Order: sequence, then C-alpha cells, then structure tokens
Amino acid sequence: QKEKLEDSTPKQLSQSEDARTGLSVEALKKAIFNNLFYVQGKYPEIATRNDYYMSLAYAVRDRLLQRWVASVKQYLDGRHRIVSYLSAEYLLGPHLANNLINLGIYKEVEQATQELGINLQWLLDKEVEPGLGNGGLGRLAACYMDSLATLEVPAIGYGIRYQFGIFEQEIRNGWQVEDTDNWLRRGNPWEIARRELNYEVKLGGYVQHYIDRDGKFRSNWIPELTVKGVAYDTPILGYKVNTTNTLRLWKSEAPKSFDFQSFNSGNYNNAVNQKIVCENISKVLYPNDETVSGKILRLQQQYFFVSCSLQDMIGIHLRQGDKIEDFNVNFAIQLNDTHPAIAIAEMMRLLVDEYDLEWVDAWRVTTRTFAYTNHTLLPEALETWDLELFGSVLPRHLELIYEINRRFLDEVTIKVFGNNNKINSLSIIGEGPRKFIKMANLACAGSFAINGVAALHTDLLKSTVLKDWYALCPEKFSNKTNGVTPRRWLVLSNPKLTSLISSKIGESWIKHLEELKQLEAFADDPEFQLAWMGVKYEMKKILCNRILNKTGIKINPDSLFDVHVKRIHEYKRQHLNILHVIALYNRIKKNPDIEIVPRTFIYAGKAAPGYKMAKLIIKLINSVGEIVNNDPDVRDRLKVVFYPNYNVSNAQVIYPAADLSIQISTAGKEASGTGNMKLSMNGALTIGTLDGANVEIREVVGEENFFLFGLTAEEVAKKKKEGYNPYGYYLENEELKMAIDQIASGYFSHLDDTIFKDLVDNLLYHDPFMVLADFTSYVTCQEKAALAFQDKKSWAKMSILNTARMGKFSSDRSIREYCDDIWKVKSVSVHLDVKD
Ligand code: T68
Repeated sequence: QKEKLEDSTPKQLSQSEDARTGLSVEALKKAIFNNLFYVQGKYPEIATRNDYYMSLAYAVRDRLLQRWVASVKQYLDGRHRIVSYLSAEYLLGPHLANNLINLGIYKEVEQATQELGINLQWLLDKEVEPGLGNGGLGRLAACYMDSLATLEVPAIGYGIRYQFGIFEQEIRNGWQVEDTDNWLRRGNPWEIARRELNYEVKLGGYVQHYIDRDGKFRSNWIPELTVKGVAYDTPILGYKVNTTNTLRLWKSEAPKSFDFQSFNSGNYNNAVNQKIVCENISKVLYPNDETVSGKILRLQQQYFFVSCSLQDMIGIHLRQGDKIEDFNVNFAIQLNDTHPAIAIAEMMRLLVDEYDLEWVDAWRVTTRTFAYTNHTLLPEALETWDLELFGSVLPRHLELIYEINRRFLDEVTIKVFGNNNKINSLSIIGEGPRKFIKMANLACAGSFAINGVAALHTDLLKSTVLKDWYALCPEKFSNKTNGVTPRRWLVLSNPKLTSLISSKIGESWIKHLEELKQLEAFADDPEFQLAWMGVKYEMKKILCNRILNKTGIKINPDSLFDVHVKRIHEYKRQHLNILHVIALYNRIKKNPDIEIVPRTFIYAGKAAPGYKMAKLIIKLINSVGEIVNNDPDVRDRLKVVFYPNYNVSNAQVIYPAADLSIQISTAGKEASGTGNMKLSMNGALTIGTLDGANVEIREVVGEENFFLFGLTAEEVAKKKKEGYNPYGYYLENEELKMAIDQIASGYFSHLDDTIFKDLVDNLLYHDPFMVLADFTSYVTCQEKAALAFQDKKSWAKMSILNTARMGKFSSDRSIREYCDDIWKVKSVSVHLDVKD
C-alpha cells in the first residue's frame, strides 16, 4: 500500500530542499503526504478533512519552526532589547491562511493541495479560531504581534491560554444564546507545550515579618495555595521576513507536590479538589468588554499570568549574565490596559523580597520598565478591586501597594500641597464605605509612559479621567493611534482587491501601507472604477451566500450594504441604527411606491452574557427584521440581517462586502475603534460621529468622502451638564415618536408590549448615550449617503479614495511609533542558516 502511494507522491526533491523546510510545490506536497502518514497515521482513502487540515498545518509549522529557532538564537546571541506585550486577551483568528501569506507560499500550497486532490479553502474553513479575547482590545494585541514580527522587532507576547475562549453565539427566537467555545477539542497544531518551562505562583494566605540575621526587615508570604503555570508557545511569523516571535500563553495546573501531600495523608478528595481549583484559573475567558466584574477568579487570572511572565523574563535576563538592576535595559513591558497592571506590584515583590534589592532601587527599575496603554474612558470599565478581596488573594501585594502609595503620596503632597481632592484622585487606594484599589492609578504611578489609542481619546484622558496625572507628569503622556494589520484585513480577507491594487501599484504597499496613496491616480479612471466596484460586487455575493446559509435570509447584492459589526453595547448605539431602519420601513408603509434606495442592514456582535440591555437590543434587531423582511409592502427593498457569532473568521467575510461602515458611538465614548479602519481600508464609506479614530479617518480620507453627523464630545458633555431631556426629542420628531411607540406597543413583537419596556423607558427617560438627541441628524445624514450611493461613479471614486488614504492606519505605523517613542527598541534581521 505504502509503496503504491509513494509512487503517486512528489518527485525527488532538489538538494537544497527537504520536506520540512522546502517551499516549492513538490516539497509541500511531500510534507503534507508525510504528515498524513506519520503524524495523523492515515492514508488518503480513509483520511478526514481534519486529517488533511492537520497534515497541512504541521507542514506549515515545520517551516515556521525553522525561522523561530533562528530568531530565538539570534535574539539571545546578540543580546538585543526585547519588548514584552502583556495582555489578558489575544483575538488571533485562524492561523493557517495568515501563515501561508506571511511565508509567501499561499499560491504554492493552493497548487500542492489541488494536485493532491483537495481544496485549500475546504481546509482553511476547518480551522477553529482561537477566540482568546472579547473585542477590539484583544484583536489589537493580535495585530500588534503581526506588526512587531513584520518590523523584525524582538518581542514576546504574554497572556493566558484559556481552555474556553469567548462563547459562541447562537440566535434562538431572536435572543442570544451562549454556548461554550471548546476550541481545543481537536488539538492545536500551532502551539508547542513547553512542559519544562513552568513557574510557581502563590495565592492567598498571609505574610510573616521578621528581622533576619543581618538585621534586615523581611517578609515571608505563606500562601494558601500554589499553582503552576506551564508555557504554551505559538510562533508568530512576520510578513516575508524570517523574524518569528513568540506568543507565550500560560496554562494553570496543580504543582506536583500537592498531589503527594494530600495523597499520602489519605485525603484523596482534597488532592483532586486542589487540582481542580488550580486548573480553573486558566479555564475560561471573562466575556465582558467595557465592564469589570470584581470577581476573585479574575484577579487570580491576572496575577497568575503576570507572575509567570515576569519570572520568565527575569530568568531570560539573568541567564544572559546581566545584573537584576539592569532588567530595564533588556526589557520594555507594555501593559495592555490595567488587566496586567498588578505586574507593577509583582515586580516590586520579586525585586525586594526575592532578589534583595533596596526599595528605591527596585522602584527605579520598575518605573523604567513599564508603560501603560489606556483603552477606555467609560467609568464602569475602570478597574478597581475591593481592598479586602484583594488582600485575601494577594496579601503581600496589598502591603507593597500601601508602601508604593505612601511614598508616592509623600512626593505628591509636596507638589500639590493642601489640595486634598487632587491627593484623593491620585491615590492608588480609594476611600469610601469600603476601600478599594485603583488599578489605573497603580499603572500610572509605576509606568514611565502612558498613552491613549486615538488623538481624541488621549486628549480626553488628559482633560478628564487622568487629568490630575497629566498635571503631575505631562512628559509621560503621548498618543498612539491604533492600527490594524493589512496582511489579515486586506491580503487575506480580500484577495481580489489585493490583486487589483497590486496590478496597479505593485506589492510593496503590503508592508508600506502609505503607498496605497498611489491609487489616487486611478480614482477617476472609469475602467479602474468598474473593476473596483466589480470586486466589491463579488465580495457582496459571497457574503449573500453565507448569510443565506446561516440565517435563511435572501438578500440582494445590488442593495446598499449598511454594516454595523462590533460588540453590542449601548454606547455603540446599535439601537440608533435600528430606529433608522424602522423610520425607513414606516416611510414605505405610508407610501409603498416611494423611491427608496434598496438596503441591507447587516448587524453582528456579541453581548456580554450578563448585559441585559445589550441582549434586548439583539432581540429588537431580530424582531424588527422579522417584520421588515416579511412584509410584502417592502418588496425586498429593506432587509435586516443579524449575522450570528461575530468573530475574526466571520469578520473577514463581512468587511470586504460593506458599502457603508456604521460608526455611530456617542461622541467621547469609543476610545478608538479598529473595525472602522478595517472597513474603510476595504473601500467602505463611513457614516460616523466625531469619536475615537473616526476623527482621524475623516481627516485623512477627506470630509467629502465621509458622512459626518451628530453631537461632538464637547456638545455631549455640555448637554449632560445642562440637563438632557430625551423626552423632548421624542415629542419633536414624528418619525422617532412613531418608531418608539411601535416598539413599545408590541408592533414588532407579536403585540407583546412588555418585552422592550426596559429599553423604551431607558431611552425616553434616561438615554445615557443620547440616541434620541442624535436621531434626526443620523437620519438626515443617511439620506445623503443613500443619494450618494445612487451615483455609481462618484461612489466608486469615494470608495477608492478611502482605501488609498488609509495608509496611516496600518498597525505597522502604530508599532513604529511605540518602538521609537516608548520602547526604544530596534529591529534585528534574522538570517536562516541555509544548508546547501
Ligand atoms: C476597546 N476596548 C475600545 N475592551 O473600546 C476600542 N475591556 O475603542 C479600542 O479601539 C480597542 O479597545 C483597542 O484599543 C476593549 O475592547 C475590552 O475588550 C475589555 C475587556 C475586558 C475588560 C475591559
């Protein structure tokens, strides 16, 4: 059997190639074939799709490993400064296609699989994506890992290997239903477990203080529990370079000693229980974005991965033969929001308690190591921990934070003498009926750099949430506008647009996105416009098919695709969008022959499982859809689709098909947004408020190529201060009133007038995100967009100009700014030892 199959397999490889590293079609075929035998233990006749997926994945992984080993070796031999990105979330998306693109072998693998009688797309669709993040923050971390490698910057990403990632969303009867995301069930070919690389992490217990023989004051933390963190490494390859960085995710386990202790004393149950408690720490990702839950397990997760990561970095540092005092020379650590901010206290603990540094020396090293990125202005998202709860998990860190705070406030008091409000606002410990720890303040005090994620956001940080910090240390502040990787969000997800662009301006824009500017020269070219809109149409047809398969809804690819995809949140105002849908629907009902631009409203996004209002918004969208989609008067001119289970894979199909990008958050609430960038890059026009990065997108694409509406952040703040009365807006606008009355009366819910009561009351009497205040302006602006869509040529031009001018929003630009301004790291090119 084997003989026979080998006959049909690849021919003799050339001398410089082997089946593990060769990039030719023949080498790849041989590799896939070998893996089918020697990794999966199958032959073609009985191989499943998963067997082929695994065989290909391992073939690709071999090629990554060659580059990975070379990178690690080069970093250690050359003693280069390393960036550590600490993030509780990484929303990576599927690896396979991305690695093929970055290796530059997509075409070759396409041919190799074809020659083996299998379809590459069929295998790509098999991959279960690692959904180890909630939304923008986690996805940003993934884009940054891609750019770090592409720019050949030595970097390690540290995080948690959640056994269950973000839940899978199903829609049943219009409601969101959550299902666990068991992403590891078929194994994960992209990670390597480094069993030998593990650290112990203490939790709970108490601290003993004593004076040692040398008369030195010492602290001894006696934990209630010790867990072990095991490293799982995923190689992250840059685009067409050899640099392959490491994403190191920690899995929690019970240390071996535990089993023995309890087992020997006959308490088997206890041993098993302890094992479960330990394993629970990295079990599941908390599914909340933009809120914090204050749960013990969440704090344990944060501390667990931070402690493992710092021990790991210190190990790397000391193995180089360098002194602990010079740690900050070798490492810059970026805190992705406050989730890993406990690292500042942990660093102090390690330096003072474990490495015997004096406090001032330890503090000097710490504050030269860390930098902090803030991702939100929403007060409910600012992390605090109840002090007692904190002390029960991290008793030693509580002492250290008191000491950090005491010394810090001593300094501050001299500067702001007598201003108790300022002192309270800067204090790391909050006072009230119960004391609490303010993680943002810990992050600010312990970092040498603080940044926001878009120009407006950074300005608002300086003038509101972190105002007193800005007054105290303005030199620490800078803006780093977010970016997204064009490799995943154009090359991978929109290959046709990629070819069209490259046919005009070559391929170097993929690494230098500013070069898209050259497309401006073709914006008026009728032939190019036609080709451009032709690609858009094809991508719309692909999405039509997906939507039909997933939801049973048939949509028209000629209609305007109005795309609102992101986490469901009141501040993102999916309900403002649905109110607009209802208004259009009512216009048709009033006059069925009205001239109206056919539209498809496409929504997607997950709601945090405990967020009632967000879940109600999903139900409302689906309820409105049910009526609108099935009303014969509408004659298919309007369609409402809720695309279930929004994740990276689904986003890749949605973005390329969008005509209009909906970015309608209440001004001042969206820190940056990154979906806005991906959509505009793919040639969608934006309708948006002056919020987050929208401001900068509008600046670069030109105001004539952007549909602006709504209150500004300043106006929002002013209105709030003066006393905002949503009910007045409701009475004033007939279309708005009718839409809200219909929702309330059960028009969209089989006459059930109770379902949406909370949502309606909230809008009429509170409306914290000023939906009603912006409604009129939104509807008017949407009319302009519809009108513009009818002029195909001018729309094509605007679409081309959007893509052409989005160069700024490559994550390569963001990472370059972090490297130059904050981390002070340089790129290092990695060479392969070519054996000939
Ligand atoms: C997002 N934040 C911002 N948070 O909302 C978005 N939060 O404007 C920005 O573009 C993006 O970060 C990247 O900077 C989040 O996604 C979370 O997901 C989150 C998760 C846990 C706790 C709090």
